[in-house]
Amino acid sequence: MKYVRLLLWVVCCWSMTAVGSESVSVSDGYVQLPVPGQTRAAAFMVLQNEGESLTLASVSCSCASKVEIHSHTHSDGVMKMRREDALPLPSRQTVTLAPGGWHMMLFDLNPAVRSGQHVELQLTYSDDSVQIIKLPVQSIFDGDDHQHHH
Ligand SMILES: [Cu+2]
Repeated sequence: MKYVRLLLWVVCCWSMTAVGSESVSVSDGYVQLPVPGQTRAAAFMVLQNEGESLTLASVSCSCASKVEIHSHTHSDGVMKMRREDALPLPSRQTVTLAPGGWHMMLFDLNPAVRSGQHVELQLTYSDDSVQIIKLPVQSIFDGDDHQHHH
């Protein structure tokens, strides 16, 4: 009986802490390792907002010194990354972060992070809700394994 009560308490309070960020679901996410000589990694994902309009206000990861929200713009044929204060998530819309567009930039990525591992990102929304997501780590060299024999 004691055990059941404890279990109920855990279920109840676990779901309570999840309230707020429940309207946004994250899928198809991954972290792209830096190219050799660089320390900046990028994170891409699809965010679907089933609730009221809000913004993704900040992102952090224990794997990086800081995480910034970036957009990509073309001007005069030049691709430029720009730091944004927030990522707008309009009500009932899907926002895709992909190479060449919006992305998250992870600065000074821990060099111990390898392809095939997972890292946790903490997303903080404008309604103060917090969401922890786990993303697989990929490398641009992942697909080359069968071509290069060392
Ligand atoms: Cu960037």
